Amino acid sequence: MRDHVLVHAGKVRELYAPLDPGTGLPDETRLLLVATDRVSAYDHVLERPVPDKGAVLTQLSLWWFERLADLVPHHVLSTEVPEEVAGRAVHVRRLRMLPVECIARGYLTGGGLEEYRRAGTVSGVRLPEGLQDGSRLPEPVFTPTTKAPAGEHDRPMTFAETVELLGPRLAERVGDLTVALLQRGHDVAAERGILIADTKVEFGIDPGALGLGYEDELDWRDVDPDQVPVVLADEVLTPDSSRFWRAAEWEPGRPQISYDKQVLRDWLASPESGWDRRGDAPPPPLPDEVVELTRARYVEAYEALTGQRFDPRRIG
Ligand code: PZK
Repeated sequence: MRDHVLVHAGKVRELYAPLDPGTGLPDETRLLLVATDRVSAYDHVLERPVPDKGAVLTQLSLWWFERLADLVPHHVLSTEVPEEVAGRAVHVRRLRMLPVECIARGYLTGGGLEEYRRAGTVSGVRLPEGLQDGSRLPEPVFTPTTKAPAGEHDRPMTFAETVELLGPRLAERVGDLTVALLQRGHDVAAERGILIADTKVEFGIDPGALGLGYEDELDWRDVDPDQVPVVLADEVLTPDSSRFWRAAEWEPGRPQISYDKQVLRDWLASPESGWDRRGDAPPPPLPDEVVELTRARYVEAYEALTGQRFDPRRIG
């Protein structure tokens, strides 16, 4: 892309360093965060993109960042981006990222449900008996995970392990913030017919605020969260970072219907696809109608939450 160099390509998103127009050198203080139209399912990136998915998720994140700004500052600097990624990219402040994936769960499912069935706890927190897949938790629980190397799965961390990495004050601050973001997001979304069961957020700190550069050694236990702002980074409260359920379809006691991906998962799992998800073969390309229905689900979530018409050409 014009005036940028790729620094990292994820499964569905990309990160670029802007080049300084004066020197032609990478601008060390900023990054361009690009959401593609790629979609993943059953641990594969599917061959067919979902048109406008990157723009929907970028614009939904921007909408949330504004509505969460009284809880936590965010990393977005500008939506002025190269034409080819217009609407699906933002320039952000380059931060030192905390080495923890911050997750909060308000409902029991997925990895939380597995731990509950085994041990009666979620991330070490004792829960009442009799909860089922999809049950609402008495209060949201912070369930951090490690950042695994590319290709590996993140692993659950205890709060004690989080404290070992971050120190007690920073660990408590990011846990409290993660829960507060889920609570705010859930309550706003629930009024609009969508439940947000859980969410993953990432935080960072501006190294300038620590008197450090980007490459300097950093012991997170030395960071005092009352002296330096903890900044919300990455994407926030999107269907890629969170589980969205339709409130009207919520029924504890069975796996819930995924707001965004149910149509494509059902097709991939059906005999019609001819695919064995336990085998080695990649998934077959989705039929046009499955791509179109999936696009419609993303747009529907955006429009239901924001109350705005989705316009793929709109900037910011
Ligand atoms: C950062 N990621 C994950 C996101 C990818 C990978 N503001 C920031 N400063 C420094 N680093 C990051 C961020 C943010 N956000 C985010 N990895 C590093 C990621 C998107 C695409 F390929």
